[in-house]
Amino acid sequence: KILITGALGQIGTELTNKLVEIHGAENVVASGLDRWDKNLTSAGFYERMDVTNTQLVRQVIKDYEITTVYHLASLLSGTSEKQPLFAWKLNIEPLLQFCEMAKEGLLKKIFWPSSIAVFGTGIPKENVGQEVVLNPTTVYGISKMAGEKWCEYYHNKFGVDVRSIRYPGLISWKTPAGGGTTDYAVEIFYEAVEQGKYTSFISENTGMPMLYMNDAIKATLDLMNAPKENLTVHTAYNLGGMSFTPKELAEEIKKEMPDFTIDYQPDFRQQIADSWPASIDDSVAKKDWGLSYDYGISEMTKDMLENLKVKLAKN
Ligand code: VAH
Repeated sequence: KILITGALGQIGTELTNKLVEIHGAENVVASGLDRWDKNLTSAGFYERMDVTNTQLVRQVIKDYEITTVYHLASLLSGTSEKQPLFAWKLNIEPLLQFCEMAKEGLLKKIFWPSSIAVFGTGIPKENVGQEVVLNPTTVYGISKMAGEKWCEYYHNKFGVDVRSIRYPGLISWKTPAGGGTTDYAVEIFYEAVEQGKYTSFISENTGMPMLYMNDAIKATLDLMNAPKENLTVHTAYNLGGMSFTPKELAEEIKKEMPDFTIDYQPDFRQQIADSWPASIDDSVAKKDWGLSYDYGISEMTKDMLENLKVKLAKN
């Protein structure tokens, strides 16, 4: 069976749905901190689980005979700055435990999300390559860089099959994002539909790599299904998606909603965004496991607005 941690989060909910579609609900165990209720997840099983409780995690792995783990539970960049020590504990310790379980032969395969937050200052901001010096300046970026090095260590030393992607900012409408710096690109759509205007906490010309959730889920499964021998990266694969600024995104929304207006009040997350690349070179992922995209900024904008108009009308 498959276990997803952080299954109620922005990626987790949609990844769970996809895995249920492919493998059947009876083969998918979702887990999260929230109390279970019937419309929480499409998975066949739900375990209320604190991933830092190793004994409990090992018990779940045993009870359900889990062989593959998608370990998504994490604090994002904004939240991590506010709780550095807890962020480090949550973002690193469970990953190590899953790698240990794989080393012991309890697990066959692990997916773990890294982020473009591993890059920092001191490198060119455009078209950042797979093998550049990582110099993260945020708690989140430090934890993701350390996590990548642990993945590489367990792969090289013990042959653990742990795979990872440096996600850009992810945009989706099904589940709100929580505590990220790129969340402006999610909030802007909710506010456009509900208020017709948005105050961005990221300044207008700050370009960041972004990706529509449908493409992020596809890339995740393409990597996990790739033959192990094709993979040349054992830290985490660059994934660039599409780069745009808040101004460019606002222009795209105006094409669908001409009266939409935006203004800018950068907050502490502007400094985080300033330490990240504006665009990424993901040619290695394209070569190793056929990374491809279906959604550009206009397809994404149309899909987001269409779905949010329906979703928010129900509230
Ligand atoms: C964040 N959405 O903003 C996440 C992501 C690249 C950004 O890691 O923290």
